[in-house]
Amino acid sequence: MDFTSPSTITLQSFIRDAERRSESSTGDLSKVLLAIALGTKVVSQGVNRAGLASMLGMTGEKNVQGEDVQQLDEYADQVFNAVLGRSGQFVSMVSEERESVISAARGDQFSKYIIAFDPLDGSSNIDVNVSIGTIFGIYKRESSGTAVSESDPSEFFQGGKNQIAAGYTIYGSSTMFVFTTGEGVFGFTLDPTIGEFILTNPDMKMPENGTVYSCNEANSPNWSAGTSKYIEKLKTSGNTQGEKCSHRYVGSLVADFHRTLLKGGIFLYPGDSKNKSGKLRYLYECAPMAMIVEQAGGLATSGEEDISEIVPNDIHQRSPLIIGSKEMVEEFLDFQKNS
Ligand code: AHM
Ligand code: MG
Repeated sequence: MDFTSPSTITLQSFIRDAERRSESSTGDLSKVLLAIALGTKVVSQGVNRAGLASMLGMTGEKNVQGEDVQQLDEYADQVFNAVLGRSGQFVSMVSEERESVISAARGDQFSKYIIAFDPLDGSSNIDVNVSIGTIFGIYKRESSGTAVSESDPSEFFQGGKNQIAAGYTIYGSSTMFVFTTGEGVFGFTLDPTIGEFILTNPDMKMPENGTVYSCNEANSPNWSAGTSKYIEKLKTSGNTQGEKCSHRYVGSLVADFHRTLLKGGIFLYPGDSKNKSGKLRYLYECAPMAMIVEQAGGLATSGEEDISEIVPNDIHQRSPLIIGSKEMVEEFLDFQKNS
């Protein structure tokens, strides 16, 4: 093995090169992406040191979804608010941790972008040292050029297909930043010795088929007939090629999605008889992952329509999510239709 020629393309140089290649680029989106990358470096350090710095455990508060807020959730939310606020590039932001839209500071009200964020996804895994992540989707304001005087959630009711960029960070055995601006998916690994994200996964494409399915099987008594029959088919007859399938479920969307993107497979958090819309949130969980998967050659559906086609009418709206390798998602849809 040759360990002497590592990639020297940093996230910063990659983003700046893309900016130079585009005649219409103003550099504003680069500022947003670099601010998010800075935030993820800070949060990555927080995640690594959480046990030592007494940052594990609950705050005692509940978030807008009625879930217990962990100290690290709150920390990550504050970090991203601070770095994005300083970038001067967003006019409003939605965070899983905040009930209402967060408005930009005075002076930034003419900015072009709105951002949806899950600052720290997979909260139930924080205390047990299992991979967690950050997810974001960026949109252009439909009413660009006018000032907003107060937060307006309707700016976010555009539909995932309008995202101009989306990405996630996984805080795993290494920290990776994966993003797309609609021209392919690129993965960068944080080199903690120099504090830089280095390009390690250029133009990521997901396999058209896979042998891993990922879902919370404890919900199976409430699944639709189509979902139950599809999972049973994977267990008994394998994937569309007849290859034997295995089940893997971390319970952090970012971790389960990252594996699915790299290895192929299918992730499902379907709607069921108890929770018609499943569990995951559209703006900052489903839509960003859908943009990434489509750019990588995979598919994302709610079971009824493409995730990217859904237009939400609530900033914390939930949606079923079935996402992954093209052939597997298509087969899932066949089972839905015919059951
Ligand atoms: P969170 O944003 O509060 O952490 O919840 C979202 C997480 C996802 O990361 C994961 O896919 C899902 O919840 C797991 O849910 P469950 O425990 O019901 O399987
Ligand atoms: Mg989440």
